[in-house]
Amino acid sequence: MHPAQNEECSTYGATSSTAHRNRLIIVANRAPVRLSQDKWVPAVGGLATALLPVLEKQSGLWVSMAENDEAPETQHFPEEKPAFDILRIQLSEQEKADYYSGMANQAIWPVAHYMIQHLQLKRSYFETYEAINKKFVDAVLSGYREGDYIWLQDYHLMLAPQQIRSIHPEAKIAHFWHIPWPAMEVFRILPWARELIQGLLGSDLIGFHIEEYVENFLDSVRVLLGAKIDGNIIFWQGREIRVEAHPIGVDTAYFHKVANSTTVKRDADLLRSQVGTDFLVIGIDRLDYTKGVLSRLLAFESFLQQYEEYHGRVTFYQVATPSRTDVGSYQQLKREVDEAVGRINGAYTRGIWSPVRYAYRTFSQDELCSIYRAADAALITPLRDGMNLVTQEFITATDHGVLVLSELTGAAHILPESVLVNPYDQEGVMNAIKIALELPDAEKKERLSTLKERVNRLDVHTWADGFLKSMQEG
Ligand code: ADQ
Repeated sequence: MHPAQNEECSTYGATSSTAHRNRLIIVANRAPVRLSQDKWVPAVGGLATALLPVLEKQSGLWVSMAENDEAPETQHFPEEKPAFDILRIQLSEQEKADYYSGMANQAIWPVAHYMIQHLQLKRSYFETYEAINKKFVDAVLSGYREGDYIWLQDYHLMLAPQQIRSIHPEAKIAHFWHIPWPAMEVFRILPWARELIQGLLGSDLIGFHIEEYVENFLDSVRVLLGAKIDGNIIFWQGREIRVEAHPIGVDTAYFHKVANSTTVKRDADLLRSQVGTDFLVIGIDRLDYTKGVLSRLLAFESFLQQYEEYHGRVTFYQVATPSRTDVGSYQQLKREVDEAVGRINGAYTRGIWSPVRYAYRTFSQDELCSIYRAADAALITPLRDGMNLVTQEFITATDHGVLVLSELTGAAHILPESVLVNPYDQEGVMNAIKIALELPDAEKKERLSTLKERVNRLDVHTWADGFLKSMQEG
């Protein structure tokens, strides 16, 4: 059963407070459903949680890339009471390598995160990216009806808005960018910077998580395209394009419910007793060089070096889900993380205490919630992150934890009551671990209660409603 399902709600549980009358076409790299015991079910978390109820209500399409051969090209969903269609685009291995692993993940991704040491450029990446964006567009147009709203997601689909616009000048198109938009001087490192921005400007509305990314984007448009800008409106080729900040949230009702279930509470207690130390500090990330896992481990190593009184009293549990394992820099990162964990445990393990516990696999959300609940502190220290949803999941699930948060994340703009750190400053992160462990109970409580209020206000359904409302009012 889907997490938020109850009798009062739609098939997927959560309701959307705004009435969205027109049909909706979502275009995202990933499909919103997964196969579970021979049945297609909604993918839990993130976009799918927020947008499936809306699609169910308004009907329309979800266009995505086919991730494996099992997935049908066209699927009516939900099976028992079809409300909309999912269309999947089949890509060859070479197309996937150039469009997805190449252009999206080795060109745009590192530039957006200010990590150009990971940048790989090939002309074939851009050419394939353009062609695959066109394939997405063809799929969209195969089901498009005048009046439909088209909402594209993220950095995989920068060219598609303009490709649609050139065929349907009247189309209502919006795009949401989930990662940081870097400073103009960094974005322009991409040889196709102008074409990519022009592609996005096919939209009527472009969304980012925070104002800082909006400002960076407007600056890029102004300098690289010479477009006129007034406030948050871009004047381009006789059209007006609005650029807005819409910070994304998590499904707070769902995480709250899971984290307070009897099994999760029991598993959290069990984890605490297995760990056996006074303090448990956690890190939970996709294993991505932007997430700062390696520098975090080095900061924890410095902490152990500096504060002997904590030996035997604190465990750092890093959970990393495998990601982009076909890309060289991710394979290299895995080796470095494995090595750091081995080195730290080799040097500091005494008796039954090993300072670092490390899991490299995907966990269920119940498992993640029990780790969130068990933790005294979460170290979320990405070197850059568009938002970072782990922060919000942790705040929703914990009843006593302290959040140590990188100031280079979108989340830091939303959650200022965390212990903020510069993730590049190893000594600063080391000190922050100590501050988190020694924070007086009253202060912990006060910070946590404000953070919970902030996270509740964000919420992924509120985000989807707010963005769709802006799209329709524009
Ligand atoms: P991501 O880079 O994927 O998302 P994030 O927002 O932190 O980053 O979301 C990660 C998700 O993966 C969380 O829901 C978390 O629970 C889950 N996860 C992490 N480790 C896991 C594990 N071991 N097993 C199972 N699940 C795990 C991109 C941007 C972000 C932005 C989001 C949404 O990079 O900055 O917040 O999109 O816009």
